[in-house]
Amino acid sequence: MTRQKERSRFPEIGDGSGLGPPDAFYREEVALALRNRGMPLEGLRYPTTPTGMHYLLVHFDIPYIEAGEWRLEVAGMLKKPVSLSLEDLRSRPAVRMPVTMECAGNGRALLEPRPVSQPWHLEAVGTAEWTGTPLRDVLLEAGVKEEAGEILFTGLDRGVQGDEVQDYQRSLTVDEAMREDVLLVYEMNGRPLEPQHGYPVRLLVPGWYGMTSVKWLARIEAIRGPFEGYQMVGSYRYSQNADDLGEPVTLQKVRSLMVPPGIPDFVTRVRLVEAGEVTLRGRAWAGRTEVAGVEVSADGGDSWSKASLEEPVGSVAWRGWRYVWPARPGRYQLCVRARDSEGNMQPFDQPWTYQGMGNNMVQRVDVIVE
Ligand SMILES: Nc1nc2c(c(=O)[nH]1)N[C@H]1C(S)=C(S)[C@@H](COP(=O)(O)O)O[C@H]1N2
Ligand SMILES: [Mo]
Repeated sequence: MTRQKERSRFPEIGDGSGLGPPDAFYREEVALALRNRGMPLEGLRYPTTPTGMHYLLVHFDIPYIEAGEWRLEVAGMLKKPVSLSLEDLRSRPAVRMPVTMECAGNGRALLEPRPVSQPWHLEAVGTAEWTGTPLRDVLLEAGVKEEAGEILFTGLDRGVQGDEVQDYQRSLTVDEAMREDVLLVYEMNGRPLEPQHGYPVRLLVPGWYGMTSVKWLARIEAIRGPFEGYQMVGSYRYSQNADDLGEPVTLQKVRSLMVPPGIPDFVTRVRLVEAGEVTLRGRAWAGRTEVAGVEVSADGGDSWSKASLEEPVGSVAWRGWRYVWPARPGRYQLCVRARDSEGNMQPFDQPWTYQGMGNNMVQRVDVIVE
């Protein structure tokens, strides 16, 4: 597995290093941020995120799809390949579950130097109630042949990334694809998927970072593998530079966020809070493992206090936390960190990676108490 480096046909952004200057964003990054919205952090108040507040990430263009003409081809190393309509999928057994999805690039824009890409700060997360049918049963009926090692998922969106013309494609091992909670999803929060979220059908892989949940599904193929397309080998890697392949990005890491308390300054978002007992609240999640504890600091991380935890919203969804902060006049930096059931703790300083993937550093919120 190697990555081919050629001179790009597309203009370079900035100095071409792939990294950006601190605190000044390139026009292209701002344009990407306008296409790909984040969840405003006050949206953490909702156990499940209203669809219009859920974060959004689209690499290329949102494809225009007429559901009547759409079909899902299930093909490749199968005993019985099949072509399914939306109605076929809707008439199969349905599962509805809340799932916390997070983009692997969440927090990227806080790194120094900053990888030039979608400049997420902390808002690339959301929890929706997804309805679909288990992929497992579709694959069992189609009969995956012994020699197949992976299932390849292809979206109807097409574009250029890393100078490579491509369909959006990701693969999973057959074992991962056969997990009971991997769904072919056609509803989000009880309504047909909106175009930007993958209408008419997307994949949902609970516990993985979002890139695995391929939208606008066109084709599901049993292959020998490993699939080495751009979204597997060129991107979603924990790498240190442009030539370093690094390890693949897979499952979500533990993370917590707080609803910024009080009221915001319009531009800087610094918070103004009234002195007294302030209930801080937010959500924490840990992919396939559990959130074991959440702690809050009001002094920029010098000392920490335990927050109380609510029940998780679902088996692979976030859980609420709260902490009563006795706020006295002054300036503070509030921080929150979570620990998972395997003992992993969010880092205070983020280990840097070239693509800015899998970040889970502690959130910091500047507050003035009056
Ligand atoms: N076909 C396709 N699927 C895709 C993407 C894409 O660009 N094309 N983006 C992925 C990424 S990186 C993320 S984080 C999630 C975002 O899903 P959402 O926009 O519904 O929140 O979709 C994933 N599935
Ligand atoms: Mo993503």
